[in-house]
Amino acid sequence: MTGCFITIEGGEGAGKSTAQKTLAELLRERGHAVTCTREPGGTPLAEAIRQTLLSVDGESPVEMTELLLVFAARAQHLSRVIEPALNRGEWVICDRFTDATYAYQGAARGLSLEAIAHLEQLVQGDRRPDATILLDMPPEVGLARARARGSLDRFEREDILFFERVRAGYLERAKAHPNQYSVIDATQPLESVGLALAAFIEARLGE
Ligand code: Z5A
Repeated sequence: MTGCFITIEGGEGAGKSTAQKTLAELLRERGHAVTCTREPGGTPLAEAIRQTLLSVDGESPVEMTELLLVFAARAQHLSRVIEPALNRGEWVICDRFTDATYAYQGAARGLSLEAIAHLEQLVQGDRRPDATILLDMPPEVGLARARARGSLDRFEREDILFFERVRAGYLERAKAHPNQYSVIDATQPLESVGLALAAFIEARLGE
């Protein structure tokens, strides 16, 4: 028995956590077991790595350290949370996964996409998301939401050009992997995003 691995991607404040809750409710209403998790994070050790990555205090990781920390957290998360849940036949809904690494460390920080692909294979073997929802919106909108929330983490302090590269990186991946990606316009009202998510679930369950 193996479950279904769904990832949710998008820029800052695009509504990923909100979409994760909506998807989980829709699936549970239909009698499916669901594990909701996130990256970086998802286990105590991976959450400690997340704190290091997001912290604005102390020594800032250089780009390569950031990349390796993201994959170190992912190795732990996959082995302790994601693979066991999939093996129990559950749906796993993960707020960000390796597509975020291609967008942030690849497209935005400028690290080699080939190096990322090597690490992806090393850490994940053949495991890839069954489907990815990309909540797409201009970065100004999401950043305004994040700034309204208060103190900014290390990523949120990057300039608008960084987030434009993140968005372009995601859209490029969506174009290159049309069978994996469903792109939803995240500037729509919450209710319309909810309807798009419901249509996504119906389509997945129909397969
Ligand atoms: N990162 C990386 O560099 N490499 C990697 O491989 C991975 C991650 C996996 C932490 O991610 C950082 O890690 C991330 C990239 C890096 N940094 N950045 N930027 P995160 O996912 O924790 O960070 P985030 O993007 O800042 O998440 P967030 O701020 O929690 O946003 P969200 O989950 O997308 O949004 P939300 O909490 O669901 O919604 C935000 C607010 O907007 C909230 O008040 C909602 O009620 C509201 N909202 C949501 N949808 C709507 C709509 N449609 N209309 C109006 N209002 C809405």
